[in-house]
Amino acid sequence: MSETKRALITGITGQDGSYLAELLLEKGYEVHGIIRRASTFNTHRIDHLYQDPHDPDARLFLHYGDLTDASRLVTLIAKVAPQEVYHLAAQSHVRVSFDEPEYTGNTTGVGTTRLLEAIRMAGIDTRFYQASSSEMFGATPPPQNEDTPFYPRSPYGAAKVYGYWIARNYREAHDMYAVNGILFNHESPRRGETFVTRKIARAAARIKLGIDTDVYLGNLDAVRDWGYAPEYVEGMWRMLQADEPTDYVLATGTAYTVRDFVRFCFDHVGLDWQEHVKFDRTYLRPTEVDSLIGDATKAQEILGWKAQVLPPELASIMTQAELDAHRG
Ligand code: NAP
Ligand code: G4F
Repeated sequence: MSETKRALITGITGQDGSYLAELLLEKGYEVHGIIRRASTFNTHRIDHLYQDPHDPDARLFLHYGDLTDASRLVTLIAKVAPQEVYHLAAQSHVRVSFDEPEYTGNTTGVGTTRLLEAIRMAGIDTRFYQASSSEMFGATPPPQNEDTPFYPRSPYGAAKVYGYWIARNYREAHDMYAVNGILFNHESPRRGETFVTRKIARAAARIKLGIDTDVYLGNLDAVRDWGYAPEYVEGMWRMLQADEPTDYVLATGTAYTVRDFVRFCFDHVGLDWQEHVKFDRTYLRPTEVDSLIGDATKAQEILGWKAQVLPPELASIMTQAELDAHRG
């Protein structure tokens, strides 16, 4: 009988972490997740996966830790000794990164080095996934693939470029199996409420149900390549099962504006979006990323990965989930 594989997920309480934990548990892994202590509950996305850690059959274990706390990461990596590490934790909000550039650099950027260094110090044979981002391409025009030059347009994008290169450096300098998944925007009903797709889907449902009347948004002209998060975590897993470590783009290859996504969500509830969407400059960024459209040919050829859910269907899934949740 083969030994149970152990994986560690940073950011397990986030959108991707929760779907990845489900996937790895389904695949028979023992899953360890790092969570932050907060004054309010922050585990709602994984509460349905809870297992009593004292149960001899338990396969999900949660540990307190933080990307800014190097000694804790060293202790945890040595204790868990995971065969696979999925590094998803980050201050992941682009707009917020302009308000908190140093904190974003510390967590999203240097936090990656702390984790890689903890693995190197433990001397364990671990495969490492770095959650890189299409935000790294920033101002470089689409289509963007693994060879496209980076030109980040935010402190978040700059921190992710650092994370990308430090992961590559550990691969080259220390012969570590480290890969960058350069993921384009991916969404779901578990998306954070202040990201634009979830904000729009939630607003369309609440307006339909008479709870709200309007929603305030910023730039409607930005073009994004939006996919479905559960498919993207499958891609992450496939990257760590490949023979050789290399970097991959995951994207749908489709291009829609924020305005298009608004229309899809409001169409789903049978409302005219122009009667409910208002402009608020608060949501503009000092520097915007105008257009992200990914080319995931490499992932399709090597990993057999291809996005199935495209933005019009994604908008329906998310808006319907909001209607269902609000109706109870
Ligand atoms: P998310 O929902 O914002 O989740 C972020 C996770 O990181 C949460 O679990 C959060 O914990 C944790 N975290 C934040 N700061 C931390 C710290 N200092 N120490 C420990 N944990 C910390 O993000 P996501 O959408 O799942 O994205 C996952 C990763 O992929 C992120 O690195 C993101 O930057 C990257 N990415 C996302 C996309 C996308 O479209 N979703 C695309 C490309 C790359 P709390 O729950 O306690 O806040
Ligand atoms: O949903 P967003 O905040 O996502 P953004 O900035 O593209 O970043 C997300 O995707 C990245 C991958 O490319 C990830 F790395 C990152 O962690 C995050 O998950 O904004 C999308 C677009 C932007 O152009 C923004 O200016 O929507 C525009 N927008 C217009 N009104 C808005 C709003 N964005 C937000 N969050 N809120 C608004 O009211």
